Amino acid sequence: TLRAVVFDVDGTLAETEETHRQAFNQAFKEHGLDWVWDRALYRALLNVTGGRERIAAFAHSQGVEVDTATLHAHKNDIYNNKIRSGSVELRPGVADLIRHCRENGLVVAIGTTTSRANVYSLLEATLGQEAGNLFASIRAGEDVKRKKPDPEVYELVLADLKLDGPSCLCVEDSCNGLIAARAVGMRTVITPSIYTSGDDFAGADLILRNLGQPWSSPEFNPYTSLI
Ligand code: XBP
Ligand code: MG
Repeated sequence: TLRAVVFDVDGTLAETEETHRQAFNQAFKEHGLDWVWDRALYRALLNVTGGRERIAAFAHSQGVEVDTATLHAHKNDIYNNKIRSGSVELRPGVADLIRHCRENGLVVAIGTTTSRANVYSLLEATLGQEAGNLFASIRAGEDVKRKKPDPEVYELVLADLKLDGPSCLCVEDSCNGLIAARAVGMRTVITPSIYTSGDDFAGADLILRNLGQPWSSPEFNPYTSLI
């Protein structure tokens, strides 16, 4: 039986990747770099998960040496200011699903490669000051040695929840996330985001445009199709 729903953050809870992209570009500019990550390039760069790793990979591809840690910290300051200003909303159905889970005795949790501060600023800006308390486990980029597609972050979430993979449903938006979730045996719902639409989600249990449709439609409910 299903005991928990585990959410990815970027692209799944909200279309935050566009805000990350803008924050990266602003940080590059403020550090005197002439790098501009347009949308097509950013889609490709998302194959490298983790903002610091993404900067490092790009710098390497350009043959340029940069202070990756400083650049990334600055990017996250810009990002968090944007999020705290209320510029991003949750994707359709996300808030309803979290509420539905909690009302029905299902635990909710988060497993993400993004930085912990980014998770809390998004939760607080969209679900309120105490939103972090809704989740039984929140594991983020700082908690792991290897980011998705490595399953480490989801292994930590399952250990926190004291649950095995098959008793959890994971909501993801990317192939790297899907691989990580499947590696720990979770069932998976994919809601492709603007940066992952059209990707190949082979192995996913269910692919939905977003979480809004099934929850507003009594005849189609992800639980009944997955349990
Ligand atoms: C997607 C990511 C993140 C963000 C940037 O993470 O790859 O790295 O692009 O966040 P998710 P940081 O698992 O939430 O979809 O700069 O904080 O790393
Ligand atoms: Mg994601």
